[in-house]
Amino acid sequence: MVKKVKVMENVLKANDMYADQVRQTLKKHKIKMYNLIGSPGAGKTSVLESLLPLLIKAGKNIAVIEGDCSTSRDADRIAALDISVVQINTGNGCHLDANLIYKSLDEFDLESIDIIFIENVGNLVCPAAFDLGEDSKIAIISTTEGDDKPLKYPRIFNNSDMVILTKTDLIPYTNFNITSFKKFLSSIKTNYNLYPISNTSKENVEILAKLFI
Ligand SMILES: Nc1nc2c(ncn2[C@@H]2O[C@H](COP(=O)(O)OP(=O)(O)OP(=O)(O)O)[C@@H](O)[C@H]2O)c(=O)[nH]1
Ligand SMILES: [Mg+2]
Repeated sequence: MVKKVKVMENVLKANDMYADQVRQTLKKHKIKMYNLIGSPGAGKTSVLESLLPLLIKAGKNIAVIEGDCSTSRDADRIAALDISVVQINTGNGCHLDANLIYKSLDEFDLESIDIIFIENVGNLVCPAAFDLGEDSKIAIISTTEGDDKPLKYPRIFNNSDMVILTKTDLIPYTNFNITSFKKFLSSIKTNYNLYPISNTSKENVEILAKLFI
């Protein structure tokens, strides 16, 4: 006889327990945490490189948790900005979980931090399902990925409090239609918050930074 094991249910239950512990720790130290989720190459690290210098200039103390299958390339980019950063390599894992985040918090001087940004593993699907104890999930999508992504990957757009659309400077060279994108987005979530930016020209980066200050 085959016993049915509710693997996914148990995994998510264990995850939620750690997510609650992360939340309690963040609350105790009055830290905000944002979980950036997007496809490989969408511009997650570039968004951090655009925003963080402005937030630091405004007096915010920042830390970053970098999720990646292998390498510390993104952590190196953040460390180059003189920001505390922890790299998590997931190997074949396609997302971060709350246990990993909870352990990473030990690496920071939490008393001195205002905001922690998590860059999740490049993936538009799996990270959307995991509560990391964050204040908000932020979806990052680039114009070169196509304007139909909200229809094809609804969960991440539904679960995110903010959508950052990167690579607006490349719109003239693609068939990305921002009117269609907004229409698809509103069919998934009526009260979406969309911020189109360019990490190259820095268009709208200051407006976006003000939301975290
Ligand atoms: N033209 C243009 N290029 C951008 C923009 N944002 C990022 N890029 C480029 O897109 C590529 C990927 O950017 P990353 O920031 O490394 O993307 P990522 O989402 O962190 O990638 P992974 O960590 O591998 O998932 C790099 O070559 C960036 O320079 C943008 O707004 N405009
Ligand atoms: Mg990256």
